[in-house]
Amino acid sequence: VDRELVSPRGEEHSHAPRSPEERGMTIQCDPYATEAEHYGIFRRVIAQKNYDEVLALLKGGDLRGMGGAGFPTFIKWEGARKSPGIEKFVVCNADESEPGTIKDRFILQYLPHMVFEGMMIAGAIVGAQYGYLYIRHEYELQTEVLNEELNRIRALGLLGNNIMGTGIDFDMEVFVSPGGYICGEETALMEAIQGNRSEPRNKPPRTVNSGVWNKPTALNNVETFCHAITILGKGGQWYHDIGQNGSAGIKFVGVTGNVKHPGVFEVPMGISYRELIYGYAGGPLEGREIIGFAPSGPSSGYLPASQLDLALDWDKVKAVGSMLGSGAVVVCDDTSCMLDMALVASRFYRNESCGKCSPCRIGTQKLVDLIENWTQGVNHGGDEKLLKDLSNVLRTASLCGLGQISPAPIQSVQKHFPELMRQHIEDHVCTAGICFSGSTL
Ligand code: L3W
Ligand code: SF4
Repeated sequence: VDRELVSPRGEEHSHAPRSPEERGMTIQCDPYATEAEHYGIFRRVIAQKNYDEVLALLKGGDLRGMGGAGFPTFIKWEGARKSPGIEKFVVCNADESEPGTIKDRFILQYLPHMVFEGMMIAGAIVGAQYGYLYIRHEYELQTEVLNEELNRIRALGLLGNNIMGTGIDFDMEVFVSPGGYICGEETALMEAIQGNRSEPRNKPPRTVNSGVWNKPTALNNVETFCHAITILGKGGQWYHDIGQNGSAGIKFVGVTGNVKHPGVFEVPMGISYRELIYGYAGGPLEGREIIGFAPSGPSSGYLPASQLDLALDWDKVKAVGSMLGSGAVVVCDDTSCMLDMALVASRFYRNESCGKCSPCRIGTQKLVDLIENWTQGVNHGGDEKLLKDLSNVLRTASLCGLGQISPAPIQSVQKHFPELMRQHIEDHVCTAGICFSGSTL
């Protein structure tokens, strides 16, 4: 089993994911055949200043936010462009921290030119003078790669004042995140850049109107900037048509957990999770059976194996109450206990809560208490009602996505694995042999 790509934390994050060549992978999204051609799209765009055309192409290609929310990119860039103000910014969110998310590290390592070029084009369109590529601090090797690439862009004369005599001024830096899941939430991220404690802000105002340094800001995920270059280089039609079964586009997906070949794969949108897990990631280990999977880490909740034929598609995954998210597919076989998975996720949210608002600070601990009890077969009268009420409070009263999404794992287990819940609570049995052993507490 190739576990090289899947270490969830620590030193291994500094390692390079294996190169596309080593993995026998042909990258489809890169429009450039040679290094000498890099940044050709940026040169063309700033020479022609055909910004409306560029936005129309992104709209036609249906480019969406690849960090998880799937918000249309052209609306964001158009919003920042129209927002009044002379000083504006571009930010790339490379603080990849959703458990199971490993795709951005791969893109940063092997396609840094596409990420930076996407930022530079966004800068030209919105009228920004400065860009930050905000990267998680464990990605030391990728930080080096990015700084080298920045030097290369500067040597090409594509950063600084009056770039190519067009009157455009734009520069960028790589900003290393202070660390922590919440530092990747877009408003907390901007607070960190400003040197403040990294806590989320109230929204609105929206980032496109009041972002970093309270100036209009176009802030997108690594893969979104990368795919903007794909669309502009290969065309909206190419991007649209590469999708399958009625879905548009391509996606970098990380498959981790109980599969033979975990790793990052570039796949057409619209293929099924079965095709992804069995076809690309080799399926379950010998003699094991898949019982469930998360389409996008704990934030998406867990789906049962009966949903494996679901298509990787923003709307189709949303229709079953989950989300395509950042494409962090976590696979669980019959050695996993889904209730224990929910407990691990709830502890993660509890630990990573910044504590700014009470519903999340207190609610995530209550959630942990409740699930810990269930894994031990303890169910006080009214616990289900308590979970429902607590989940409503967390979803409606939490300031940011962390608190809002924190009930998703346990609610998905309640919904899709009722027999497993019953076995724990009524029979005091965990078929995976994980709970009741004392090892989970
Ligand atoms: C202009 C409007 N802009 C919304 C912008 C907003 C943000 C983006 C999405 O989500 C998701 C979450 C996690 N005019 C706008 C507008 N925007 N309305 O669009 O906004 P929003 O509020 O839906 O969500 P968010 O908090 O930015 C993030 C999910 O991602 N997630 C977490 C992933 C973590 C990683 C990682 O570690 N790399 O990706 C997991 O799937 O649950 O749904 O830019 O400003 N009217
Ligand atoms: Fe902080 Fe949680 Fe409130 Fe978000 S919801 S601001 S993480 S306490």
